[in-house]
Amino acid sequence: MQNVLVTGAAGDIGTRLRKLMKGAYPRLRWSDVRMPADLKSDEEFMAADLADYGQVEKIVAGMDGIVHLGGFSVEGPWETILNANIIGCYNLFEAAYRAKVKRVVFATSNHAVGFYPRERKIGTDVTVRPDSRYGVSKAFGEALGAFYADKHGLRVTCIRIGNVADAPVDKRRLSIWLKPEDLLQLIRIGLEHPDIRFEVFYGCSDNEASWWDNSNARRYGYKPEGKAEDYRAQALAAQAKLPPDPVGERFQGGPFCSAEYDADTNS
Ligand code: 15L
Repeated sequence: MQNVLVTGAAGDIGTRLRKLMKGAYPRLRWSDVRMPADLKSDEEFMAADLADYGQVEKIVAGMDGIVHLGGFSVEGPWETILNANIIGCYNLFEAAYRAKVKRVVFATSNHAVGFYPRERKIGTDVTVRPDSRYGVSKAFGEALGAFYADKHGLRVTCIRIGNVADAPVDKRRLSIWLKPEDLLQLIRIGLEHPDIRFEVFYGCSDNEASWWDNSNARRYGYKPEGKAEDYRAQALAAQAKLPPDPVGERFQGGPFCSAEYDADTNS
């Protein structure tokens, strides 16, 4: 793997990865709609609006692998999700295929399966249960990835990211925390492992309270080093300061589930 494009360079995860991925591949090209404020002079950057196919064509040209973090990363109005995550994701996969890119690692989200109850441990083979328009767009991206892999031979890895942070910040995040270095491990498996065709991994560290069976990632050699339990006391102290959220607390997606929720009164 020589030439790697990473979209979403200005976002929180992109900003972390710009530091962590330094020197990982001979050439790294970073992209976002806007230039990251802290861009270094030795970093290659190309601005692009993912909703514009012509601009996406330019950023994927000459690349062997893509890490697609770009798009809108929380719940938003339909127009925003449609442009950034539905059209944007289609443009990315289509342009990658046309440009003969070999691999795509797609940053999907726990919110593609957010409506599974917390008591249930789920693997990567369950039906999607999105908890938001955002979650629906991530499920769409996973489906697109499978389609380009099965129909066109693109090698695709979808990472259902929990929450990337220095430490888990509340009770829910004790189950879904992903240490940034562990994310890099998963990305590298997606970009480099010879057996990858189409895979879905959970983006979580070695969390005792996990709701996810991540044996698929471990099968490819994933050995997470982060352990959310090490931060239990501080996460619970932060949780105690949050307002109660009875609906959010039932489901894995938390506040993404309770926002706009009226299923109990409507059915
Ligand atoms: C996500 O998908 C978001 O991008 C991130 O901002 C967090 O909200 C995360 O999920 C989470 O569930 O904690």
